[in-house]
Amino acid sequence: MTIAYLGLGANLGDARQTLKDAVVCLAQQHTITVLAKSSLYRTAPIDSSGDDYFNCVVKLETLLPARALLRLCHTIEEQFGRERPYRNAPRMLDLDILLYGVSSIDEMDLVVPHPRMTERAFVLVPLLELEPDFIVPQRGRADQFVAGIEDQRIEKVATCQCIVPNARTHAPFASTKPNCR
Ligand code: A4P
Ligand code: MG
Repeated sequence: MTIAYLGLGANLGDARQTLKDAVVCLAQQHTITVLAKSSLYRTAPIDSSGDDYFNCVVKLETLLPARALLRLCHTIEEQFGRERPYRNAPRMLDLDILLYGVSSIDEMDLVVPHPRMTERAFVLVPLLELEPDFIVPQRGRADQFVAGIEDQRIEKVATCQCIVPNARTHAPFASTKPNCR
């Protein structure tokens, strides 16, 4: 079993609903167990155009090799109507493999850790929400990159009233206030 992290993004159609549906779609795969999902975030397009994006990060456990996980990501993107007219084009759904265990992969169609993950608020902020002490293989602590992304607009989207455990302390209900995911 390998722990992997996927970055999900969308800015065409009902992007917010698409991300929720995509997480359900991932959870329905027999080859994947979704372990955690970050909040949804509304984010300004970075090196891209169009409407604001919705982004989140999913932590999963899988028996799939990295390349098979990439194929699955592409299949799910297609099911949600993904088209690729040009690089960084607005999209119905993007699924990127951010991390695959501690693997370092550098092939033409698969680079892991994702090469731009530490430069993007839409990845770093949800990842740090899930894993405040995360170490990116070969790059070190994820939180050291936060200073470099502070000018990128990102806001957490309140979607429900769940109370979640405090990720850093693992205390079961560290907050008594509703913590919207
Ligand atoms: N590929 C290589 N490595 C990976 C990987 N780790 N995970 C290849 C997924 N795919 C990987 O991907 C292009 C090629 O990258 C594929 O053939 C795949 O085999 P794509 O999904 O067709 O296109 P993409 O996602 O536009 O490319 P890329 O390079 O991942 O783009 P970025 O850098 O992730 O930027 N702004 C906001 N606010 N939110 C966003 O989600 N996304 C982008 C995409 C730009 N700006 C954004 C957002
Ligand atoms: Mg992609």
